[in-house]
Amino acid sequence: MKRSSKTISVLVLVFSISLISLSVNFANAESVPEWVKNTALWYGEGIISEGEFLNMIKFLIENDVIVLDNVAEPVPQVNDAQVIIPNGNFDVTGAGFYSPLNLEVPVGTTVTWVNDDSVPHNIQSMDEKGKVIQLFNSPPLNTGDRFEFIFEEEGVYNYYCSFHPWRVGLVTVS
Ligand SMILES: [Cu+2]
Repeated sequence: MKRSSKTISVLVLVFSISLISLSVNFANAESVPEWVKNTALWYGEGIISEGEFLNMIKFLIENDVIVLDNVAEPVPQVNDAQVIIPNGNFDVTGAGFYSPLNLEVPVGTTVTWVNDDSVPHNIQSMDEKGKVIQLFNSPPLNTGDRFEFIFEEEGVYNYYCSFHPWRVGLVTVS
C-alpha cells in the first residue's frame, strides 16, 4: 500500500518535470493556469514543498489539464534478484545452502550472486544432467564479490560451484 503510493508519487514527480518543460515549451498553453506555472517554478527552486506541489498536480489531474493516459506509458520494468552464497557454504557437512536455493524470477531478471562466505566460490551453469555449459559462468568470487547474469528466457537453470561441487542451486525463470 505504502509502496504503491510511493510509486505514484514518483510517477507524478516524473510527470511534473515534463510538465515544467511543457509549460515552457508551449507558450499558448492557455489551459495551464499561471499559478500552476509559478508553482512548478517555485518547486523547482525549492520555494514550496513537495506536498504543495503534489496538490497542484492533483488539481491539474482533477481538472483534466493533465490527461493521465499520456503519462501512464509503460515504464520498462527492471527486475533484480539476489542469491546469497552464505557463510559456511563451503562446508559439506553444514547447511549453508544458496539462499534461496531455488530462485524464482520473471523473464528479464538480472540475478546477482553475492559471496558472503569466507572462501572463494564460483558459479557454473549446468545442463539438466549436471554437465557444465557456457551460459553463466563466473570467475572465482572472493568474499564480497558479485556475479550477475540476465535471464532472458524461461526455463529451469542449474548451477553449482566447481570448488565445492556438492553445492547446487536453481534459478527458475517464468
Ligand atoms: Cu564454492
